[in-house]
Amino acid sequence: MRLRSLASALAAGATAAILAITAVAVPPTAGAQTNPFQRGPAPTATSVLGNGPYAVSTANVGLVTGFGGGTIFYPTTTGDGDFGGVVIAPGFTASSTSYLSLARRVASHGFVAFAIDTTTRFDQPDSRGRQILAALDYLTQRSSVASRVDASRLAASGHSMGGGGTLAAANSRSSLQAAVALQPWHTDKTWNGIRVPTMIIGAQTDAIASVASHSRPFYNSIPASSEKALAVLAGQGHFAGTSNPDWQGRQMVSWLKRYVDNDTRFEQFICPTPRATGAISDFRGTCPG
Ligand code: 9J3
Ligand code: ZN
Repeated sequence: MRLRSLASALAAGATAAILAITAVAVPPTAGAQTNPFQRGPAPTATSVLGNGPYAVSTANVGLVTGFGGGTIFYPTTTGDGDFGGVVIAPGFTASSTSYLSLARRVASHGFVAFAIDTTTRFDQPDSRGRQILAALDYLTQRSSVASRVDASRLAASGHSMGGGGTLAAANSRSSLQAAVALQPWHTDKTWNGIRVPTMIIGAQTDAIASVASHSRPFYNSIPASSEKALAVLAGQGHFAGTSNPDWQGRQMVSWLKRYVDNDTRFEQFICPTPRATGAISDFRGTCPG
């Protein structure tokens, strides 16, 4: 298109034509922004099965209101901007100490990961959900690493009753970017209010929060219009959440990367189904997009 044509298009007031000309005139790369939330190098099939590239520091949180304190894991570097944040809530009678390896792993991939304690070890799932949200608020507003966390890119996670709490937190705070429920347990099987991209990680031989009675009904109740996935860890039992198996970390980190960081480099680990590998006995989900 020559300028003379542009001039006549302008004269004719052909807005659509002008927009088309502008699009053609701009080189494709000049308009394509690098994802500002992307952190770390491109993943590989092996890098997602272990700890990530970031050195990690910790901060202990003692007496607070709204939840029971815990340990924050965060990338040590201040040279990579801020990071998305995720709170990990424990299961019934458990404490944050059972989730430190998992939190460290998530942080090492470029997140601020907060393994929390609950107010009492007997708190029920909905209470754990409220405590996850209180801990996210603490993390972004009052913690010693508040400036390192992007308050607009937060996720909920937790194990067992903490996984039930994760569903409750996602259901009540739709501004969360992602949720990852690990072998979740909850008496409520209807989560049709969830709009937050939610991954449920079940464990094949779990007899406490069985896939058939918990993870699968939870998954099925989330509307298909919400991003969701169900991954079942082959041969794992209820305490996968505390033992930090590689494939649980792989799926959790990939989900957080995809939805908290908008990092499509990790889509390959979510979709197409990883079931064929043998480490995942069942997988279903809406593909990202
Ligand atoms: O690890 C858990 O949170 C177990 C959930 C459970 O067994 O609840 C039974 C009351
Ligand atoms: Zn989609």
